[in-house]
Amino acid sequence: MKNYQMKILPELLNDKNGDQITTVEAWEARRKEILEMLAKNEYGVTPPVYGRATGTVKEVDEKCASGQGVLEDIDITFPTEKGNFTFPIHYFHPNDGKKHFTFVLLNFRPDAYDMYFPAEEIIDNGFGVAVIYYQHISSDDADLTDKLGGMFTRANDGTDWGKIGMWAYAASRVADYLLTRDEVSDLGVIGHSRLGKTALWCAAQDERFVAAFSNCSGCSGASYERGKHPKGETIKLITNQFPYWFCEKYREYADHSELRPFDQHFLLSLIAPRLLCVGSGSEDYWADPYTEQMSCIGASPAWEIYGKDGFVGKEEQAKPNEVFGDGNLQYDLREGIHFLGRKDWNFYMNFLKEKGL
Ligand code: GTR
Repeated sequence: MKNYQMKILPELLNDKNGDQITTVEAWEARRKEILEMLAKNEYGVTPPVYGRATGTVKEVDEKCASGQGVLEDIDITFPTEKGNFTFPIHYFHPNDGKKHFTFVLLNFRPDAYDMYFPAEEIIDNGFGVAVIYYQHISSDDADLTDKLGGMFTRANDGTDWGKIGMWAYAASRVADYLLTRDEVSDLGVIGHSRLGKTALWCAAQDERFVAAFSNCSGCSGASYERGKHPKGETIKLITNQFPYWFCEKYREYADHSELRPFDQHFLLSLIAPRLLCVGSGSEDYWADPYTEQMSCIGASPAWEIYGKDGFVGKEEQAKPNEVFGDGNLQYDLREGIHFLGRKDWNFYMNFLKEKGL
C-alpha cells in the first residue's frame, strides 16, 4: 500500500503534455481541466446560475438553545431556466451582533434540531450554521426531474447532473443569500456521507466557500478508488445502487475504474488553497478511512503550488482520534462508526479557530 499511489495514480500535477506543473498559473489552467473532467465523467455538468438567491425570513426564535442564539426559518428563492425555485432552511447564529464563520450543512432530515449537528455547541463556539434538508432540493431516488431537477432541460448525452450536483447547487444558492447577511463573515460547506461527497463537489465548484468539511464521504467522495480496502465501497457498487447520484457516464467506469483519468484526490485538489477537513470514522470500513487519508496526501501538492502546507502528517494510518491538522488540509480519524457527531464538529471547529476563523 505504501507507495501504491506513486505507481498507479493519475498524475495530478501533469499538464496535457505530461509536463510537471510548478506555477500557480499553470495549475489554475489544469484546475479548470480537472473541474470539467469531473463534471463530464462523475457528477454531471452543473446548469448555469440564472440569478442570485434571495431569502424571506418566515419565523424567528430570538432565544434559541439556551438563549445565546437566534434561529431563523428562511425561504430561499432563486431563478432557474423554468422559473423560480424555493426551498426552506434553518439558520442558527450567535446573538451577539458580530460576524461569524458560518457552516452550510446539507442534512438528512428536515427538522431544525437534529442529531447530526450540536446547534447549541456550534453557537457557543461562535459559529453560525444554516441547514438544508437535501430532499427539499430533489428526492434521493431515480426521479431526476423531481423539484430542482425539473427546473432545467436535460441534454440526455450522459453528462447531465445527478443528485449530488443538484444538492450542491442548492448549497451555493444558500451562499448567495448568506453572503448578504451582516452576521456572516466567511462560509464553509459541510456534509456527511453522500452529503459529504456533495460538500466536496460544491466547494470544488464554488470558491466563495473558504472551507469544506467532508465527513465519512467515502466512495466517490474523499476516498481513493485505487488501492481500496476489500471491505470498501467501489464505483461498481455505488453506481449499481445509486446511479442517480452521478451522471450516466460515470457508470462506464463501473467495471473499469482503472481507466478513469483521475481519482478522488483530483476532487480534493480543487479546494486548494482554501481550507479542507477530511474526517473519517475508525470503524467506517465501507467509506474506507485509509484511502481517505491517502487521497489527502495525494491532493496536498495542489496547496504546495500556492506555497501553502496541504496535508501535514504521516503516511501510515492515523490512530483513532488522531488529527493531522497543521496544514490547510486536515485529516482526522474520529473513533467510531459512520456518523457526523459532536467529536467531528469539534475537530472541525478547532481547526477553524486555529486558522483564525
Ligand atoms: C451508503 C452509500 C455510501 C454513503 C452512504 C450514506 O449506502 O453506499 O456511499 O454515501 O450510503 O450516504 O449514508
